[in-house]
Amino acid sequence: MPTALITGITGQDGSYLAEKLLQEGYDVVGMVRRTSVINLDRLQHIEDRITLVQGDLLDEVSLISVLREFEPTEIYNLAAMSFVPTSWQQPVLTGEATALGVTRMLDAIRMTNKAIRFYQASSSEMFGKVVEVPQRESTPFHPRSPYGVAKVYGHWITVNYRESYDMHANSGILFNHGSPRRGLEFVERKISLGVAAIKLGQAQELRLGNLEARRDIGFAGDYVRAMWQMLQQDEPGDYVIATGETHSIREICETAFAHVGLDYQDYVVSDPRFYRPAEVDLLVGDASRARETIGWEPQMTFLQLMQAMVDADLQKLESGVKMPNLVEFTTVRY
Ligand code: NDP
Ligand code: GDR
Repeated sequence: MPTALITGITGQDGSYLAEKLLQEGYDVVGMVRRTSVINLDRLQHIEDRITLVQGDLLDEVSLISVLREFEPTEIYNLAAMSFVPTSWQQPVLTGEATALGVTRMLDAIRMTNKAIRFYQASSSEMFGKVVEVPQRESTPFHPRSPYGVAKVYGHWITVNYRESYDMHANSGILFNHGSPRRGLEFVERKISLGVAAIKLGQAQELRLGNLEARRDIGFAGDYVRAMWQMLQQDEPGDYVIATGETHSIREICETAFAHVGLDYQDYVVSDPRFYRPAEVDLLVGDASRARETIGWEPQMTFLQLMQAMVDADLQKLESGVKMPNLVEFTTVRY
């Protein structure tokens, strides 16, 4: 059986990708960083079918050891400091993990086995202040946050190792994607959870930031399929993965509240504490290259995704699960 290594396996995408690779017959090894509380919530259902190993993108020796021990043929580098507001508060850490972490992994591959196929989790945040609509692989980057800047570095170092060392290094430029497993701080999950709490009488309002920003949002389960497909091609490359539709945060609210028969205008408050020092106003991707070259298409629509997320959060809250209040950790202080 081929072996695949996933960094960031405890995250949203890591859990869906692990499921996909198990289905495809891989031995799945997940790299997990040391934390004081073991955090395998998203992996509970597959924990006995995967192998977890400690390692950290900040520590190159740990990466080399993992590669030597497990000899993967494919590596999916999903680990990153992935929350944009935190990147203004911790810009150096963001650079260490989200940017230099990519070089550490590429170097570990170069030193152990250059034939390993590599996937880098690049981001639509690289387009930032967009110079064309929709955004495609050739669209110039203008990142608007330390996170976006770090991802631009990660993207170009991936391209550079491909060109310098003839490695099968791929960059997936993924637009926003959510799911019921999305981190609570990201906007579509904050909205689905807020809607569920309000519907059940557990909250009275939902405080958000800029309601006019627009995003192209798909389902994480569809997007991890594209990651795997990229690594099955003879030639490595860069691919935009997106739905081609864009929705304002206001529209996301409207859709999610309407699903439970409520009007968002009665509950949503725009709070300046959630505004960012520099915003990405409009993202919408053109995934033609992925469609034509690797045959990728999204299956779940935006409406289906938001409804599924609200339903999952209603179920969670009804079953008595207590959700943390994240205001302290998600407002932008800089
Ligand atoms: P999550 O925030 O859910 O997961 C991030 C993962 O990275 C977690 O497993 C986290 O571990 C791990 N991690 C963070 N720092 C380190 C480190 N120093 N060493 C090892 N592991 C680390 O992100 P997503 O699953 O949503 O996203 C996956 C990747 O795709 C990220 O790189 C993200 O930037 C990128 N991306 C995501 C998009 C999206 O819309 N979801 C769109 C485009 C790109 P822990 O659990 O310990 O915190
Ligand atoms: P983003 O996602 O920055 O696009 O990065 P996020 O959900 O954090 O923000 C999307 C947009 O919503 C606006 N917004 C709010 N955002 C949050 N988090 N909380 C709020 O209360 C709120 N109110 C309005 C934001 O200003 C922004 O315009 C995500 C991450 O998954 C990255 O890792 C990934 O690379 C990109 O998507 C593609």
